[in-house]
Amino acid sequence: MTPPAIIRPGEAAWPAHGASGPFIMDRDWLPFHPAPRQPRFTPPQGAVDAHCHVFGPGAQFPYAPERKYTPCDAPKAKLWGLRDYLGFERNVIVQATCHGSDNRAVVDALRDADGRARGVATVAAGVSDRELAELDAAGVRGVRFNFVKRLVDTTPREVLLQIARRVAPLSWHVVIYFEAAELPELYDFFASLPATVVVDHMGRPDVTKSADGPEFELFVKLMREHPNIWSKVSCPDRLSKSGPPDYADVVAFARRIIETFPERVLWGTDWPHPNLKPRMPDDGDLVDFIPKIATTEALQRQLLVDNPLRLYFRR
Ligand code: 0GY
Repeated sequence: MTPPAIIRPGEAAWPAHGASGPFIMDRDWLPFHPAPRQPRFTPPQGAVDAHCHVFGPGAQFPYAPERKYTPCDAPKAKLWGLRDYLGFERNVIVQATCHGSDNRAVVDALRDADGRARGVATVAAGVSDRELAELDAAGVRGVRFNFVKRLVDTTPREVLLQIARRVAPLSWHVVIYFEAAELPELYDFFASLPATVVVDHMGRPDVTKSADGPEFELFVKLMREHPNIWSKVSCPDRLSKSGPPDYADVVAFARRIIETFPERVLWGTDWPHPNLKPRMPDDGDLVDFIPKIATTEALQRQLLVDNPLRLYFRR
C-alpha cells in the first residue's frame, strides 16, 4: 500500500513507530512529540523552516553503517504535515548524520516537495561532478561540516576545504555544526572558508554564561568580522537549562544575534529533534518562541521569509 503523501499531527498515523527495515531504534531514543499543539504565533506568509531532517524510513533509505545513533523513522510525509500544521510554507532539509553521506532520503524528499524544499547534503571529498550536479538539480544548496564529536568521526580540515572548493562553482554554502567550547580552536578555519557559511544553533552557546560574556562575544566577533557568516537561531530546546515552554535563558542570546545581524539569521524547528534528552519539545512551543526573539514584524519577516528565500530559493 502506498503511504499517504502528508501525515499531520493529530492523525492516527502521526506518532513515531520506531525504525523500519532491519533497524532497531536505540533503546534510549526519544521520538518526536506525539501530539504537538498548534502555535499561537502565526508565521508570516511564505515562512521557511530552515533546519529540519528526515530519517529514513529505514526500510527504504537505510541508515548508514557508520552512524552513531539509530533513530525512529521520520519520513517526509510527516515533515510536510508538520510544516502545514505549524503554518510554514517551505523547508530546508539538512542531511542528518545517521544517513552519513548517503543523501537519498533528502533527495527523495526534495523531489517530492513540489519546489517547496531545499536541501543541505553531506558529501565525501571523492564525490563526482555528476553526483554534485544531481544533488543540485534536486534542490541541494549547501554541504554540512560537522564538528560535534558525539555525532561524527573527525574529517581532516584539508578534506573539508577540498569539499568547499568542489561545491563553490555551484554557489552552495557550507553549514557548520560545533559546540561553543570548540570555537577558539576552529575560529581561523571557519574564517578561512571560501563560501557563505551558516552556523547551526548559534554555535551552541553555554546559556548559563552571559550573552554579553567572552564566550558568546567570540561568536559575535566571528559574525561581525566575516559578513559571509550567518547563524541559525534555532534549538532553544537543545540549549536551555530553564526549559520549556519559555526557554527564557536562551532569549538574550538569540535576540543579540537577530538584532545585530538581522539580514543573516535563519530559524528552524530541528524536527524530529535527534538525540534530544531528557524530553522532546512540543513544536508549538518552539514556534511560539519566535516572537520572543524576533520582536517586530520586520525582524520576523527577515528571519522566516526574506533571508531563507535569498539563501535557498532564488533558483
Ligand atoms: C541537529 C542536532 C543534532 C544532530 C544532528 O545530523 C545530526 O545527527 O544534526 C544533535 O544531536 O545535536 O541539528 O539536528
